[in-house]
Amino acid sequence: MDLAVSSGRAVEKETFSGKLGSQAMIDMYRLMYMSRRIDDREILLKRQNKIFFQVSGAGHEALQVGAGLALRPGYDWFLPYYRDRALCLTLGITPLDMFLQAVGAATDPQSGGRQMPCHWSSRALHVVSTSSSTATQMLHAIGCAEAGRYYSRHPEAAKKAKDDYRQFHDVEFHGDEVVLACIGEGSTSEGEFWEALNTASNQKLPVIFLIEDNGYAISVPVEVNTPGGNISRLVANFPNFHFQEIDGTDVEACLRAFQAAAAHCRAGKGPAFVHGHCTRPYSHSLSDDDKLYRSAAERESDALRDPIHRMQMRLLRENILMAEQITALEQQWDQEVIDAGDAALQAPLPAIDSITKHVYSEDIDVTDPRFATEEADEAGARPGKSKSSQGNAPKTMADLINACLHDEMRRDERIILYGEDVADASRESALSEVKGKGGVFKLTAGLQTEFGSERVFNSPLAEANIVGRAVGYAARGMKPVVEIQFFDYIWPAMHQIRNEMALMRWRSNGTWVAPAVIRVPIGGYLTGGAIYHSQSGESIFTHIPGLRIAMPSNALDANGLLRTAIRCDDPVMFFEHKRLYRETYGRAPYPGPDFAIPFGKARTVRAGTDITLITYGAVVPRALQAAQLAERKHDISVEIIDLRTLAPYDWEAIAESVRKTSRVIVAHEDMISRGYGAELAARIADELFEDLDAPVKRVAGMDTFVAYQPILEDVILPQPEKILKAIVDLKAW
Ligand SMILES: Cc1ncc(C[n+]2csc(CCOP(=O)(O)OP(=O)(O)O)c2C)c(N)n1
Ligand SMILES: [Mg+2]
Repeated sequence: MDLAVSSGRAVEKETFSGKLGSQAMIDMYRLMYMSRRIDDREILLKRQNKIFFQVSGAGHEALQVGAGLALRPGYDWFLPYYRDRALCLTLGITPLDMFLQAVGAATDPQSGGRQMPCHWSSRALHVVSTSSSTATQMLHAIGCAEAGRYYSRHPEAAKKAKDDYRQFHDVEFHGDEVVLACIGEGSTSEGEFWEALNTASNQKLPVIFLIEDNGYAISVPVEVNTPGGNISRLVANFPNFHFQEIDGTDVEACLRAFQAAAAHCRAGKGPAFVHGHCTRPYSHSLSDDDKLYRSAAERESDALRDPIHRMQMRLLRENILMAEQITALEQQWDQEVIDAGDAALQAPLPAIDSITKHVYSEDIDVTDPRFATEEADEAGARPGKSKSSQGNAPKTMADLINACLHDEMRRDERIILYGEDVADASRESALSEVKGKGGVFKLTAGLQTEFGSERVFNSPLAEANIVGRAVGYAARGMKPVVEIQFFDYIWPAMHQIRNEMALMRWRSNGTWVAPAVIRVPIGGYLTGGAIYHSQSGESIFTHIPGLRIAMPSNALDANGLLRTAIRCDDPVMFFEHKRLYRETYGRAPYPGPDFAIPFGKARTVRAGTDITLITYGAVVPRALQAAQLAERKHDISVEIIDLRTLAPYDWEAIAESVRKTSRVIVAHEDMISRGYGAELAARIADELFEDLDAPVKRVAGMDTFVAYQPILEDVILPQPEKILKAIVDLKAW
């Protein structure tokens, strides 16, 4: 027999044509064995302190090789988790790639030394960057599948276009592509798993859910996570699914299951659910010891089902290989693994000055003057210079946000918009007789009617679902512009925002990106909004590297900044103060479909010489009132700077003004302690100390939540009188 080892993918031709041949069996064994031996080598290197973490795929090899061989790398899409070494090896991530990540090399193609080993990524193979968070990837898989379907139905959208993010995204799609989403049985307790099932089922998406059931989540056995101990039983009533529960240690059974699952998905019948029972012989990770919580008998019975051992036995039993031949092959493969590990240990380490690379887009800078159409278009557009005499009446912030969304969706077919209640009517048949909802604040009114239900639709009532899907969409070059209905309810999405969306570019060393726009109505001053409809909290988000954050105070800024948010290539949190949506303050005529404002460029709302007042959002009109009173009653000249964007923010504008006035107040609505103003005050004290004649003062909300009763709300949030008092006190200092 010829013992030459073909590439793993060579097995594909044979497996699709019925009975597995000998070479196919050997190839499968090779992938399984190599995966195990890479684990073993990493464990050794960890013990020698040459790598810094180890998590193995041991016991899962048959399941993963079966999945990998049934699907097509670079054609289908893959959302693996940390256990998926054998899957990734089968898809084409090499042993060297794996060791390069383990040693944290500069040349680690998956993360450039930023992620732990087994955090997979390959653009060529369509392996989307993996995080350590359990279950987040399930929603990315949904977005990926939706994007593929969208491109198939709207191929025009895949074309590159200059002047925005699209020029940097190569879009690939296939009408019959499948998305594989892998997860451990313990992690099926996460809400995101169920949120993913929900959308996959509802939309009949071609997603294969692979549940790798090794019976434990670290030390927690399956029956603690899963009522009844079997996830297949729990999900059995989800419509449109193809279900299969298999022995995940039998590679042929696994291969057949995934072939059937893929056929179901490719035929457009809906998603598939493959639940494989496998083993976990090496504890959870090298930081865990399962002898602390598993009985000896249990560990022994697991060992009897070891997939590597089973496969060896089969090769012998079916006379595919003799014992000596197996030994010879294994020695050869061992050497390959050792060589790959040795090569990785020689690889260059990342340069210190590369640390901040890929936090944000290197291609499109949101502060770029290309977004500064403001000056050109502004003449007459600011309040007080209304173009209304020319038939362009001042519009509210709500109007101009809606107008920007209409304009941008007309311009760019890759934009899709979804969220809770954002559609005009999910039941399209009603649209001929109803006006339509278009958002609880009506900001998205008319968009579904103009652009159709494939581009504008209601999401389930699940915030992680909204953002997690957006990460998947954006990874494939789409531009999701999603809405979180109220800032107060953004928290279920926080995990996706902080650990996924914001991190995607950095953790994959620039290979993957997630430039979605999240519009969020925020803030109080509502008279009755109470705790759960009045929260601020922008500093929680400005503390996250990778995010861009806007918080406009008027209609024109909202329009221009939203356009920049959509056309740039970074994830953007777009905080819209709901009190300002329909204010008289800050209305402006429609500035046209290309009006944009760069981020990081403050606006001087009012020039002054005595005090600099830095603010943003709904405090801007309140600060203006205070400044006018200060001028009239106390002869104090206050310069007001509206930051407009909080990340990045305009330090030059702040410094220039403070150098002129030598006195500064930072005012914002959010709680004073550890708020956004604390950062500005600290930096001003640090870098402009010589220019100051008085301490930096802050005026902000009380350290509490916003109460329902208006007399309480009035005290809790900063009012013009409080700002005026700070102005007068500071001038006297
Ligand atoms: C959201 C989140 N919570 C907790 C952890 C810590 N953690 C990592 S793996 C793991 C257990 C996962 O078990 P399971 O899903 O069964 O996968 P397995 O490791 O057994 O393959 C836990 C709790 C995490 N990484 N992410
Ligand atoms: Mg498990």
